[in-house]
Amino acid sequence: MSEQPLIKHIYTADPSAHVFDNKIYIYPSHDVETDIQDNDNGDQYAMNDYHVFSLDKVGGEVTDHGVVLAQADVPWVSKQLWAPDAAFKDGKYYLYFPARDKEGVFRIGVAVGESPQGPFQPDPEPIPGSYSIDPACFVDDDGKAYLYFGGIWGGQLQCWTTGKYDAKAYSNMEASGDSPALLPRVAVLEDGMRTINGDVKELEILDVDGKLLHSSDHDRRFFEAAWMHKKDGTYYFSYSTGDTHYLCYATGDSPLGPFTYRGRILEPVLGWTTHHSIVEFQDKWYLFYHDCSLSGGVNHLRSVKMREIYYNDSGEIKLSP
Ligand code: FUB
Repeated sequence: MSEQPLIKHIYTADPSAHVFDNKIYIYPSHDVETDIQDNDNGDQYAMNDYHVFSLDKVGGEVTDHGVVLAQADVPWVSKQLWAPDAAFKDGKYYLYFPARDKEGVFRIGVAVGESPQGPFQPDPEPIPGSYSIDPACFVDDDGKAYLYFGGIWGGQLQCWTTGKYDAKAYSNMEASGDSPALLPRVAVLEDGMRTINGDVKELEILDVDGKLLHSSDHDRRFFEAAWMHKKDGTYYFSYSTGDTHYLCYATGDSPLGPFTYRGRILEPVLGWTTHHSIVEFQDKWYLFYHDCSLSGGVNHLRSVKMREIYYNDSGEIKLSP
C-alpha cells in the first residue's frame, strides 16, 4: 500500500482515532526498542507510555502533544501499556488502556483529562471487573457508553472463560476444532465512565446462517483489536484475526450484538499485528491502521497510517469507491 506513516519521529501502533473539536485526535500505542525476542506472549511489545497526536485536516501536519500518561504514574501497572482508546462524555475526556498488573494479569485502566490532548490522571486501580486487552469505548447517540475489549493468546482472554482468572488456561490459547471461538467482551459503562454497570457480556459474532464462528476458522474468528462505529443506524464491530492478519467486520442492530460477519476491511500488512480504528471526519470515512514499513519489518516497531474508506449501497466497507 502506498500510504506513508503519519508519525515518523517515534514508533506508534494500534491507532484509535476520534474527532473532537473538529480535529482528528489519534490515541496510539507508543512502540519502543527492546532486546526481547518475538514470542506468542507478545513480550516484545514492551511499551511504557502514551502520546496523543492531532491533525486539523487530512494531509495536514500532525502535532505530537507529548507524553500524556506514563507507566510510572499508574500504581497498579507492572508493564506493557498496550492499545488504548479515548472517549468524551459530559465535558471530560477518558483514556482507557490495558496493562499488566503486579501479578502479570492484563487489566484495563482509565485516566481522566480536561482536554482531548491530555494529560490524563489515572485511577489508582484498574476498572473493577475488567480484564484482557484492547479496550475500545463507544458512546452511542443516546449518550450510553460501551467498553469493548479482549484478546486471545498473549491477551489472556482464554484465562477468563469462568469469569475468574485461570492461569492454567493460558496455554489453551483457543479452543480447538469445531467449538465456538472465544468471543470479545462488552460492558456498559456507568455514567461516570470509570466503572462497569452490570455484568461483562460476550459479544456474539455469527455467520450468515446465525451460527457462532468456530475457533478453527482463523480467517474470520475474533483475535483482538475491537472497534465499534455506527453508520446510518447500523453498528459495525471490527477486529483483527491475529494469526491470519486480517481486519474484519461484522454488523448488527444493537451495540450489544449479535453481529453478523460481513467481510474483510484490510488484507495483511507488513508485520505480525494488525489493529485499526474507523472514524468519520468532514463527511468522509477513514481507516487508521499500522504496519512495520518504517522499521523495515520489525514486528514491535510499528507506524500509524490512514486511508479513506467507502461504503457501497449495501453498507459494505470498501477500500475504493
Ligand atoms: O500493541 C500491542 C498489541 O499488539 C495490541 O494490544 C494488539 O492489538 C496488537 O496490535
